Amino acid sequence: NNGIQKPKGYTVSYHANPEMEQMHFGQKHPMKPWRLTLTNKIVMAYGMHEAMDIYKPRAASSQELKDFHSVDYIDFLQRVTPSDNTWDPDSQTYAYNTGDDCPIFDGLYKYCSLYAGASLDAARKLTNHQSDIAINWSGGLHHAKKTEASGFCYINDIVLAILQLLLHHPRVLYIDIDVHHGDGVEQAFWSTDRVMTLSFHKYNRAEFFPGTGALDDTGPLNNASPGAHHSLNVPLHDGIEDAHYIKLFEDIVRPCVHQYKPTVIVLQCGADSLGGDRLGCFNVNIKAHGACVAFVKKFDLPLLVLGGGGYTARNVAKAWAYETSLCIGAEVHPNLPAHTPFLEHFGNEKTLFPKLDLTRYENKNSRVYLESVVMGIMEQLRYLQG
Ligand code: VJV
Ligand code: CA
Ligand code: ZN
Repeated sequence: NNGIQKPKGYTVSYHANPEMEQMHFGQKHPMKPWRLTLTNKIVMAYGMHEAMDIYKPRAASSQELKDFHSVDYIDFLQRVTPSDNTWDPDSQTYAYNTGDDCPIFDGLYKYCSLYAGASLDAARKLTNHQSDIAINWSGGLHHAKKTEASGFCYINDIVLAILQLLLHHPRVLYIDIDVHHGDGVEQAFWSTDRVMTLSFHKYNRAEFFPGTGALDDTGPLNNASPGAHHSLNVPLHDGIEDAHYIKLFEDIVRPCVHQYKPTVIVLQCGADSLGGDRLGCFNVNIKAHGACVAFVKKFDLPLLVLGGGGYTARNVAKAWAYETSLCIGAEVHPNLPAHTPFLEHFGNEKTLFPKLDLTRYENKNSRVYLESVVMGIMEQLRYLQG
């Protein structure tokens, strides 16, 4: 099995239900559940499954989904069919924000309940101590709101998983390295000090989705609210590169962990922050993206690892397979195993660390700007624990 061994002293669980990988958002839609098949094939080709507990989780029940979402919204998702897609502004599809970004496709409800079920299963493995690091690459859909779909996300599996963790943990740190702002998770826990949310993202209020996540959006302005200073945002410009991204991540995450003292960490690993992503605009390579995962792992806290965005599928699969190897602490050969299914799909770049296209976005993040962002975060952290 390529000599990949179970990690010593801790357990990693991998939660994947192949049933959802066949789903289609529709022709030309950037979200491709098929990237999960590609990820799993690489993980298996390396033999990483030998080093983890593999679970095929059941779908979440509608009752479980209603722990965060409104009853009427879940009933709607359960009931709609593609023929209900309409431009009528009085229709429910309009009310619940389904449309171009969040189309109604065949099997939509099944798809939603499977990725949510996987995140809940992963969170439960952490809370009952059967696992120390639990991975669900199909989850991480951070834009979904209580009563509406948003940005390719219908059910907020992250919020559901955090609610599960909160039954056993006093403080949850949520970290989001998707190129988009983790607005749905931030909003859900805006008023509480039991969850600290920290999102790194491209920020441009008028031009980049979802337009929220400014440096000074840190929680309720009323200092008497427990949530004050517990939502942290790291707004970035186009083109940030490896060394700066890693340093920024470490310089911010380290003091967050030391000041907030979480008892569990949830890491959303959206791979649209990679260079060459179809929707993203950063210049981060797979090794640097993975360095964030490795850094968080070093705190030795129970860790829930989730997927998220990622629209250049071959790169997404490599990043998530590499990050799986980091979670199990296995050294893997950079060349994809010769027996990897779909190997032809990777063209000339049959390695985990391809040369990404970093020519599309010039780096607009000056050193001075990045330093000011770190200062802004430090200022918020000074408010914690009096
Ligand atoms: O920018 C937007 C919203 C619009 C209205 C809808 N049109 C289609 C696009 C502009 C203002 N939406 C973003 C949503 C990004 C969601 C990211 C999700 C995640 O990675 O954070 C977590 C999973 C957006 N950017 C690009 C597109 N939508 C887009 C949607 C399409 C498309 C091409 C681009 C939908 C269908 C088709 N092409 C065929
Ligand atoms: Ca983010
Ligand atoms: Zn994204």
